[in-house]
Amino acid sequence: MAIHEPERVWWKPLSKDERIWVAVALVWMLITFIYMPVYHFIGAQNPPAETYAVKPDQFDKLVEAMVAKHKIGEEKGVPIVQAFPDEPVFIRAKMWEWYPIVQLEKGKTYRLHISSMDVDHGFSIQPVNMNFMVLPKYDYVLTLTPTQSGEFHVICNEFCGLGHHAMVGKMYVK
Ligand SMILES: [Cu+2]
Repeated sequence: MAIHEPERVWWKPLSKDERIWVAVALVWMLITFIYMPVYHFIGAQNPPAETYAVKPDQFDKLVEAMVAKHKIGEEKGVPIVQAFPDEPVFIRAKMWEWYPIVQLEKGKTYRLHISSMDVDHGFSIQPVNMNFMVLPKYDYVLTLTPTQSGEFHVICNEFCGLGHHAMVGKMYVK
């Protein structure tokens, strides 16, 4: 059995059914295309866009100063820090660790400053699935008001090397 060339019919006019489907697909594509920018304004899904330049060693000092001041415990060698709404809260990403563990209170608004010491990381709060980028030399400010209490995990969702899969942090909301 030889391999046959397909029958050459593609240039023939489309049937009515096919034209209807092409029209339906086109209209739906246009609706979703227009909805994208509309959702930007009505979706309330946009991360804040407040960012500052910071050097990794400067940021590291701010993290350590906060830990020294507000440490309330320790878990597997990682300090637990009580966060306060009127003070900046610092979270440091580093291959392959989130530092420290912060403890927040439900209903209060915090300003989380997130930065990386080395490469790009992804700050992903689970199981609520809120995702933000963490970049070296950028202090990314996240204004956050927890609406539920419990224990949350922070996973890295930006591949950052060998230990990426083990880069799991924590966050408590009382
Ligand atoms: Cu990672």
